[in-house]
Parts: sequence; C-alpha cells; structure tokens
Amino acid sequence: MQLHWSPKSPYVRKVMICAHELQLVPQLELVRSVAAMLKPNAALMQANPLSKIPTLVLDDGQTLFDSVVICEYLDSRAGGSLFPKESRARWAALRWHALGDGLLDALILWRNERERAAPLTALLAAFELKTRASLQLLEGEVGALSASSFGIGHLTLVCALGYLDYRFDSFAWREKAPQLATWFAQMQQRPSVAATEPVDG
Ligand SMILES: N[C@@H](CCC(=O)N[C@@H](CS)C(=O)NCC(=O)O)C(=O)O
Repeated sequence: MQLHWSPKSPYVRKVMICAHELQLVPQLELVRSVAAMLKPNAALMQANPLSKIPTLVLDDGQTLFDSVVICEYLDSRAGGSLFPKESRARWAALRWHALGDGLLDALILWRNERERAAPLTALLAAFELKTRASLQLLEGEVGALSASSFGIGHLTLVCALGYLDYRFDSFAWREKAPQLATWFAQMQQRPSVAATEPVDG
C-alpha cells in the first residue's frame, strides 16, 4: 500500500498511529507528498481529486481517503479494535473523533488566517473561542477518556493536542486544561504516539 504522507500533517499522523498500533507500518510505502491549499498537487490529484493527505493507494489501485476512512480500513484489515463495536463505546469514540477532527480543522484555518497579511480579527477570535471551549469540554471528560480503551477518539485528540504544541506553542493550552495535559503526557508514552511526533522537513 502507498500512503501519500508528510511528517507534519496531523491527519496523516492519525493514520500512522493506527498503522503502528496495528503493526501495519511495514506494509506501507510512504510517499512524501506536499499538499498545500493554494497549490493543488497534480500527482496527488491522480489519487485524490481533493489534493489532500493522507491518501492511501491499495495494491489493486483503489484509493482511499480521508483519514478516518483510511484508519477504519487499516483497523478492519488487521482485525483491530480501534473502532469499538459495542454501541456505547462506539458512539463515545466517534464523538471524540469528531471533536478532535473538528478542532484540527479549526486550528488549520486559524493558522492560515493568522498568517495572512491582514487577518480578520473576528475570525481569529472565533477560532480561539472554539479551541478554548473544546479544551474545556475535554477537561471535564478526562475521567471517561482514561477509563476507555485507546481507539480512534483518543488518537485523534492526541493529534489535535500535538498540533497545538507544534503550531500554537504560545497558546499554552496546558494552562487551560491541566488534567487533560496529564492525560496527554500519559498518551505520549505510547510507542505509536512517540514514534509519530510531528517534525519539520
Ligand atoms: N478531512 C481530511 C483533512 C485532510 C487535510 O486537510 N490535510 C491537509 C494536510 S494537513 C491537506 O492535505 N491540505 C491540502 C489542501 O487542503 O488542499 C482528512 O481527515 O484526511
């Protein structure tokens, strides 16, 4: 399988954490692909018309995107349990996944906006408000996160919090959610998480 990949992308990191958890890394050929909103990548678009990473190309040529679809594919291929089957656990995991993914979407738009020559102040404030509210909600759910098995919800939240560290260092999110910070530090001990820290390059 070929994975259109970058060491910086938090969505790619979701897939790589799954691959590590499921012992599928040796089956992945990583293809370094640059995906930038303002520069659609013609080679990548042959596999994904949206020009986004991650994109997975299977050995029979079938392509899969986006990150959650690839994660579920890998989980099902390896017979894993990163997507819980039992109803209550499943909806909790998918809800945490949605929150982590939504937070990532907001953070990426926030970063794009703040790098513009004349950012819209109201837009920056809205992204910050949503980020603070998400952290506050998660701070109240640390007990439930700790009590449940590591899965798609946990790993997506890890990627979102890791992205805050990577691109929003001065936001100091740990001061806003100290219990979540402790939970995150525990998650960082997992080999799959430690092996996929974002890096420039
Ligand atoms: N919903 C997608 C988001 C993927 C995404 O936006 N990836 C970024 C890289 S971090 C990208 O490819 N951006 C290029 C673009 O938006 O044109 C997923 O979960 O895979």
